[in-house]
Amino acid sequence: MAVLNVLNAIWTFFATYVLQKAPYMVGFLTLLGYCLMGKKWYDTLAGTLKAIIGMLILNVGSGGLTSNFRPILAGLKDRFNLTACVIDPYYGQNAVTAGVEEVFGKGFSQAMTLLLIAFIVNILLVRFNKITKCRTLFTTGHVQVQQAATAYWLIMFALPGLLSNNTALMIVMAVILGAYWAVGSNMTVKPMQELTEGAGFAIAHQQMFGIRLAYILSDKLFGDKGGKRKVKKVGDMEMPGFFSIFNENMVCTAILMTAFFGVILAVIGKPYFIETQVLTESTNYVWWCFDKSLNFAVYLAILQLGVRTFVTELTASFQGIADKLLPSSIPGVDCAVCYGFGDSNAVTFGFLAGLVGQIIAIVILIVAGSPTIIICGFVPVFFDNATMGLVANEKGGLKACLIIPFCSGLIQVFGAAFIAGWVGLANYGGYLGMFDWDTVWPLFTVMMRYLGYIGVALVVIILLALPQIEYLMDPEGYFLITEDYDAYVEHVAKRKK
Ligand code: ASC
Repeated sequence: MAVLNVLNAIWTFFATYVLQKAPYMVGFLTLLGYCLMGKKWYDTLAGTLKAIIGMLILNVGSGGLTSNFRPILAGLKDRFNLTACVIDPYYGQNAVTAGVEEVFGKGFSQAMTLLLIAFIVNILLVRFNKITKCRTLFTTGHVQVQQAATAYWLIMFALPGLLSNNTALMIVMAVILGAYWAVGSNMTVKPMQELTEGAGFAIAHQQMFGIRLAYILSDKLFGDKGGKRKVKKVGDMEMPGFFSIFNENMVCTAILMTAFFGVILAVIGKPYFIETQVLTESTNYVWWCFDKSLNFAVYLAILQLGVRTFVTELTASFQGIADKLLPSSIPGVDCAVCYGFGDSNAVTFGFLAGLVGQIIAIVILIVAGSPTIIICGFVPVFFDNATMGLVANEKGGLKACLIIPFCSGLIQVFGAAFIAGWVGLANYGGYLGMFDWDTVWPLFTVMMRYLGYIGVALVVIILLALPQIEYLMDPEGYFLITEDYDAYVEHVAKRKK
């Protein structure tokens, strides 16, 4: 009994402080990887600390962006007296916590059990990747919490018959969510390895289908057609005279943000911020707007520093895990990690194009009298569209970097309005609202709601088939891309001939 208690205490500690906290999860994996590689203890210590600190720095950057700019977008909601659903992962999580007992008679803590089982499903799918073809382990704990909460709600809504059978409910949920984690992050392997020239990570976040879609569409619609067309990337634009200052990432971000947030802040107006005690009467509003906008560039720079600090440690040590425990695998990490690669201005362009798309879509909802009104959340507008913009720019250049996130902005709002209204989360004020959760998850929910168990089976079959299809398209290169990127590049060059 005593042994069990100790084990339980260790597990609870691990689940609370490591598994759900990305920096420590990344640190744990780095430690494990280096130990498996038999590195000297002091190298292992240094590497682990760098991984944790780098990820903590990244969190300062992404947290700063979110906490500084979320109130501005939320201000639009209060200013115009809209009763609406904010699409933001944290509002979404709150909405689930607030409503799940009332609507389904179930507590929130079960969502955490779901997280743990789904994570085990992810590990098993990667462990047996000779069969499953899944190459990526999800390591972003805070995102897993948000997704487990939302999936918990969506699946209970879709399959009310399962509410009385807890075990069956948990199994169905864990298989679907675990498969989504393994398959979704696996789909980002190719876009990320190409973007980073083999840095050795995939994305484990909330727009993984979106990333692959952006990759495919930017190539098909805006790509170089096998060298026949010249693609102008964001970084290739040599701008004349005054415009050349836009080539510098920090300057570009600062100017664009001042213009955009200037408009939004002008619309909201100073009185709102005085009322909400963000400002006092004596603050100079224009200067405050300017300061806020410059801080955007600051947080982006911090974020990129964090990436540089931890990425090499994590990916180098993961080799130990890949050799000994999970063959041919790479870690799936936060989407912000890729902002240290490619054309950094594509991040800003993607975000702004997505914001324009979202605002237009919201106006359409209001004008059309939609029963559910959506309010932009900063996290989906920025992190989804910046990531897709970066990926799109790599294949399709500037045009792709603007058009694809713009369309994504429209889809995010319409998708969220549909699903959050339908399943009742809008009544609790928030929905996860990230790209995959406005597209594939609503689709899964519809399939399961109307087809019952057949729908569940179809969802699982579709998910598990995706890596198989990708594998069949290039059996030789499929594992090579994670095992040895240089050899993979040669392999692709040979195939082209
Ligand atoms: C999310 C979420 C965040 C951000 C962050 C981006 O989905 O919950 O806090 O994106 O992970 O770096």
